Amino acid sequence: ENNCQVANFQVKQDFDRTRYAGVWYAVGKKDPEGLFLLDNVVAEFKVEEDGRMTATAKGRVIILNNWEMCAHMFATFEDTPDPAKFRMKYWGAASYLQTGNDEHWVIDTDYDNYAIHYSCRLLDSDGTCLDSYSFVFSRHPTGLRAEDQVIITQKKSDICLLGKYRRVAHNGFCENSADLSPQ
Ligand code: AZE
Repeated sequence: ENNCQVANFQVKQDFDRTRYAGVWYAVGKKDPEGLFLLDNVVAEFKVEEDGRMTATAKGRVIILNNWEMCAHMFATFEDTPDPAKFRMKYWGAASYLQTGNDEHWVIDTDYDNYAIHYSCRLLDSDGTCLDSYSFVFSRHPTGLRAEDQVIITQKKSDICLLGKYRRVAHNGFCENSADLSPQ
């Protein structure tokens, strides 16, 4: 039992960014406070020639007064002493999209089927998280295999977010928007 202390959350051991690279479809998400990616979320991770990890992501968002669009986002990752924990700097292809600097922790992945990510934006004084988001990723837009769902349910519980996720729909909303590098 980790008492929901973020510092005690276990991340993927011996995380291998090369095996993690490629396209991941978000199939589940736990939202943070404020604006966030709604659905049709697809991320593509890369390892650059200098070894650094980068990513692009797309997803449907609604900004300002009900303006629905496909957000095209970019990210660079700063390494930390733990190979599965990164700082992610991100920005949008368009200036009115969100920019930020979030934690990016790979809680678990088998590289070939599933991954679960976690980001705490605001730590409470007691060491628990006040504002977090998390994605469950699959290599397939159709979802996870039953055997992977069992693992993911356990991991959601380990990071104190069991019952807080929604399914992420994929209905092609972002497939015909400009610059589709992830797909
Ligand atoms: C993530 C992993 C791959 C790279 C990026 C990710 C997160 C992106 C956002 C985007 C928010 C955009 C908004 C626009 C109005 C975790 C999927 C960049 C959080 C809210």
